[in-house]
Amino acid sequence: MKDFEHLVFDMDQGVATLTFHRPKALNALNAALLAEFSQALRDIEDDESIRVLVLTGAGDKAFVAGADITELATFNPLQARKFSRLGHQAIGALQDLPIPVIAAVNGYALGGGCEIALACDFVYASENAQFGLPEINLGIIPGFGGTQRLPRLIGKNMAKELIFTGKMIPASEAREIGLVNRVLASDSLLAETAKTARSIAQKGKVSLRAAKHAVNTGTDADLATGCAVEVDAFALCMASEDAKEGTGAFLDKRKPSFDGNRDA
Ligand code: DAK
Repeated sequence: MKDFEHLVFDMDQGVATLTFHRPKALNALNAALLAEFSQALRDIEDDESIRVLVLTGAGDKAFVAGADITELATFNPLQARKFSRLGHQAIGALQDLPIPVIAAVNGYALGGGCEIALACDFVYASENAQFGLPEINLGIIPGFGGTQRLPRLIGKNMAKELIFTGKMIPASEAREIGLVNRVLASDSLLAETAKTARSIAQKGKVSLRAAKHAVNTGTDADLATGCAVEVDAFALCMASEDAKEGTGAFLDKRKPSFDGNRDA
């Protein structure tokens, strides 16, 4: 993993943690951070030892407070295009990462920051976290998939209310509408997220990848197509060492030890 200016990388027991690190600007996304984020995701995908990724923000105030408005305001159309492409590449790569990704939202997750959380597999949040898509207040709309991922997750009308008003909602409300899985005290957010991440890291790479692929592909398709994706993903699992190990361990009455090849 390369050294980054705006990201901190950490690895423990198969769980990688990537921390957005521009604390003076509440970890806002500028072009340099987005480019580093894309690179980091490529490095993580290439590293077979990483089983789960956790994303969080530096400091106790923000996960990511959105696009860097200071930089955004200076963009000419070509720079805006480049920024847009960088963002879409990064968020697409995040959603398609073959390992599970958990967002540990430790404060403001606004605009692009909320959209990053939406592209993760699920979200844990601290009690002081705030979520929102405030782009409407800047005369723009969400540009990193928020108009698409938010309604798919919480429903069309709830999403429209958040997008049209640009209001922020606290973690407790985000939990009620299904944007957040768990709300935790600020000082236990990372430890609890790591606990879940480590438990997932013990599972088989092939089956995790297959499950993520089936859920993500299937929820964007009709039921019959989704079930067809599941059929193939299931067949892929059965060709893996992990399936032999998992079923064998059950029959032998022992704990399975999964270390199968992710690309099997
Ligand atoms: N950008 C730049 N700096 C930011 C920032 C941001 N998004 N958010 C906060 N900061 C900076 C503040 O300017 C301040 O800097 P100094 O004045 O100390 O130098 C410092 O962080 C601390 O912030 P505050 O003093 O404002 O802290 P408060 O606790 O009073 O308020 C806040 C926290 C999060 C409520 C407030 O900072 C805030 O409203 N921030 C802006 C939130 C926001 O509107 N975010 C942008 C959403 S729009 C695109 C695709 C996607 C996007 C754009 C284009 N394309 C496809 C082209 C995405 C757009 C967005 O994300």
